[in-house]
Amino acid sequence: MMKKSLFLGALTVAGLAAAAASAATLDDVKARGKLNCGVTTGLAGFAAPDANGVWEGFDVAVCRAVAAAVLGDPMAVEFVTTTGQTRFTALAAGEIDMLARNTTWTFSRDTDLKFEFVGVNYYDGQGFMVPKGLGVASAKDLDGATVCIQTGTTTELNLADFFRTNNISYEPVPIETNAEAQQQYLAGACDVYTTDASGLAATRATFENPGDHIILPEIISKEPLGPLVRHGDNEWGDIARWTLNALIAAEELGITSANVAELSAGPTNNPEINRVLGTEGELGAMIRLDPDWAKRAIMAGGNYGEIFEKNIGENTPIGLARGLNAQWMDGGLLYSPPFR
Ligand SMILES: N[C@@H](CCC(=O)N[C@@H](CS)C(=O)NCC(=O)O)C(=O)O
Repeated sequence: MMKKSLFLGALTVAGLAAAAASAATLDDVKARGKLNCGVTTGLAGFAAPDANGVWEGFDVAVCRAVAAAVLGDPMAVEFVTTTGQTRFTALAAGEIDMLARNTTWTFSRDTDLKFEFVGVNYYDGQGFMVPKGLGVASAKDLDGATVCIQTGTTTELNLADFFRTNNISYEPVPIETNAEAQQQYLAGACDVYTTDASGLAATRATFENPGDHIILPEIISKEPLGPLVRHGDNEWGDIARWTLNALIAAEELGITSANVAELSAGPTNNPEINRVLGTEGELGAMIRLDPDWAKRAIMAGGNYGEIFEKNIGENTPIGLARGLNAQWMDGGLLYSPPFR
């Protein structure tokens, strides 16, 4: 008897441990009524609180779309700020349900840190910014420069690779956040600031005199930035992945924040639009959501193109062109798998 209950006890503990490791994040989020979404400490256009303290931006929009899909409310998000150093422990420890923070999809983050990148929301690469007055035209002219660099990032590693390959040297000035980098760089504590090119554009846009600084022509790495979740909860990963895909597919299919209500009023003559919007098929049920999940995600901030234009596009101070982030039929890399 004793033996039996001990045995059962051990099983229960093992069962609990397994449940924690592959916890049903969807159920946790529903029970909590809020999505805990990890973001940066602040990067204009990508994730930053507005004048009223409401978070907005290109990465924030992914969190809001997932909250809309899962909870029916794009505002049901608790934004948890993370630095380059703290983001992965926050996700691994369950402090956040997902991370949407200009984070590069790499081999070791996937396999060794055991995360699941659910897609790419911005194809980027690492660049360099210098004051115009420095008179430098190429990153190869940076021998001996002091470089502001965020710790815990791919940026750090690429920088070392680039200088080594070109047989030149640099002195790193390690910093923790983008705000600190900006402050140090403007104070002249470093000659150069290096990070993802999108981050450079976002940072420069907030300068008093952006024109006094140039972004050098070299892009020294591939930085596919995307949202990620923990390994081991495929159901939750699927929800995050297909919410991002719904935003991308919506742009391809011409579903916008302006017409989504009308297009979802009843089946249209485009079956894929109908499947995305839940007026045909059972896609929502396959990810344990209701038929309107993608409609709500699109209503949260528009399709991928609308989110891009509003937050970081050419008509914003950040001024980024679509480039690689154009749809595949426009010569870019954005390509949602089929909704079927
Ligand atoms: N993509 C790189 C770099 C990410 C990164 O930390 N970028 C900086 C500069 S764009 C940032 O987001 N800073 C915001 C913050 O300090 O919270 C990585 O995943 O390691």
